[in-house]
Amino acid sequence: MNIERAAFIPYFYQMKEDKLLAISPQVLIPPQILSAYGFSATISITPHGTGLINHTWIVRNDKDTYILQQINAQVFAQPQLIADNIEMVGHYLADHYPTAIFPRPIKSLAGQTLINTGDNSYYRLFPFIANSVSIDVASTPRQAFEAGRQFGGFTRMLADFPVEHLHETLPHFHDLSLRYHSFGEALQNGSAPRIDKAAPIIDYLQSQSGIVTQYENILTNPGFKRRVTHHDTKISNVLFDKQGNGICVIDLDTVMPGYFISDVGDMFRTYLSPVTEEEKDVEKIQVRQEYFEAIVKGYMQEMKDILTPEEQQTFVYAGEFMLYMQALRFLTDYLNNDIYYGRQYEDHNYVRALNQTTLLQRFQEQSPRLQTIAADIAASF
Ligand code: GN1
Ligand code: MG
Repeated sequence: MNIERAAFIPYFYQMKEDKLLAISPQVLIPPQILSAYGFSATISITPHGTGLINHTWIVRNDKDTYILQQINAQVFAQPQLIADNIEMVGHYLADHYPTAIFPRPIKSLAGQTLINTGDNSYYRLFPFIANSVSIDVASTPRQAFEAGRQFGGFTRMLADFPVEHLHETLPHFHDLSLRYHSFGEALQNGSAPRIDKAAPIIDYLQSQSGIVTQYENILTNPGFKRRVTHHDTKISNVLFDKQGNGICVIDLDTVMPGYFISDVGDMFRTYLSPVTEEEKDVEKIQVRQEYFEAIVKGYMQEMKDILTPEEQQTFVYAGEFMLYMQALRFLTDYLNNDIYYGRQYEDHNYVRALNQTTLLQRFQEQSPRLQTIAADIAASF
């Protein structure tokens, strides 16, 4: 494919009245980005992944394969902080764990790891890890176990890294008190018809505000430590080899100081159900206990000597914490007319909020059993 043409293929589309319309502004790769990395002659560019925030492409030339990403600068106000964090973590791992695989950004011909095209667009290029496979939905407990090991291993390897040196790339990202506050503001100022439509979900989430209180207790409990936390532990952020073993974690944009409940909780949120947050049929939403067990085992295998006794008793709360936060975030965005997550159809964020609220309820129904499973695993190490 000719680069000039490839660079102008619009990437994001939405369905409207059965027609495909390009979302405006179209997401294009400026040719200057491709030349900054010395891409010439023939390359191919394919959209990649399902992330809601950044835009990602696979770029292939006759020699190699790369991942090119545009950072959403509306969300990440200071993309340079991400680049600095990745640099610090990359150096530390190279010094202390030289065999650990860690995809670091490739420098442009001018030596930059992040290119600003001047219009508040930022791009970076990563090597594509050879023979790696990524998946969008966990379909075996083994995949959940491997992911648990990878995210646990990441935090373990960085246990002695000075966590306070990391920048907060998204300040207050997993601050549940703030998310609850924003939800309250949306109830005051959001769309009245949408508030009406969502009344049952709103009532349920308000009735569960004890989850916020528990979070606030964690903040003042010395048994909970701030550690290097990934903050986006969906299964597509783990690379697997062809035999199904985890290779490494990717997408370090939200690596920041945080609590282990963020990483473990987001694994529960995204691997326990056989269907994703996009599923409209709530009957299909389930909590698969064997996946819960696999995540806890994988994570504990790496973190057993690092997690405090208090933390080891908090696995089940981690799931409630993340499910509650994501339900609040989707619902808040729905009430605010879809300004953050965007939408592909009218009630998209309502569907996502209902999905996550349903999964929270199913998780809570099973929590006594899950508590026993987690306690048995902790005792077995
Ligand atoms: C966003 O872009 P993506 O899909 O990796 C969001 C996460 C949410 C997720 C829900 C920076 O992640 O926090 O859990 O959507 N990331 C940001 O799908 O807001
Ligand atoms: Mg992400």
